[in-house]
Amino acid sequence: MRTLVGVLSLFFLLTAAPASLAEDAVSDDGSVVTINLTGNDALQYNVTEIKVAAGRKIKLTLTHIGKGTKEMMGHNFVLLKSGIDVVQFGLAAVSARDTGFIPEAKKDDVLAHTTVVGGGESVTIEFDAPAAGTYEYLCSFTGHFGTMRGKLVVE
Ligand SMILES: [Cu+2]
Repeated sequence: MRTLVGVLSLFFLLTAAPASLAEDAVSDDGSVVTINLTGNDALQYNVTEIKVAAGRKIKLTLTHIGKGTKEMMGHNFVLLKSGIDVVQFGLAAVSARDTGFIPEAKKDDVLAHTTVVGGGESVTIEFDAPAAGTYEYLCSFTGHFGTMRGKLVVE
C-alpha cells in the first residue's frame, strides 16, 4: 500500500510539473507581461500557448537550457504577423543563417524576434502586444519549426 501511494504521488508530481512550469513562465503585473521561454536540446519550447491581455508591453526572455552550440542547436523566437504560414516561413529561413534565420524577403512577416542563442545563453526583447488575435511563433533555426512553435493569443 505504501508503495502504491509512493508511485501515485510520483505520478502526480511528474504529470503536474510541466503545467505549473508553464504557468510560472508567464506573469502579468498589469502593464508588462513577462514571459520566460526556454528551448532545449530536444527541440522543445517550455510553452506552446501564451495568452496575453491586449495593450500590454511584453518582455520576453528566451533561455537555451540545453548544451547544444549556437551553430548546431541554436534557438530563437520569431513572432509572425497574423495569417503568416509558419511552414513557409520556416522553409525560407533554412537559407537565412547569415541573417539570424530571418529571411530578408520575409522580414515584413515578422512582428518581433530574438537573436539566436546557444546552450546556456539567453536573450531578452521587449515589444508591444499586437492587436487582439492569434499569432504563431517559431524557432526559425534550420528545421526546428517542426516542433518548436506555438501560439500567442492576445485577448
Ligand atoms: Cu531552435
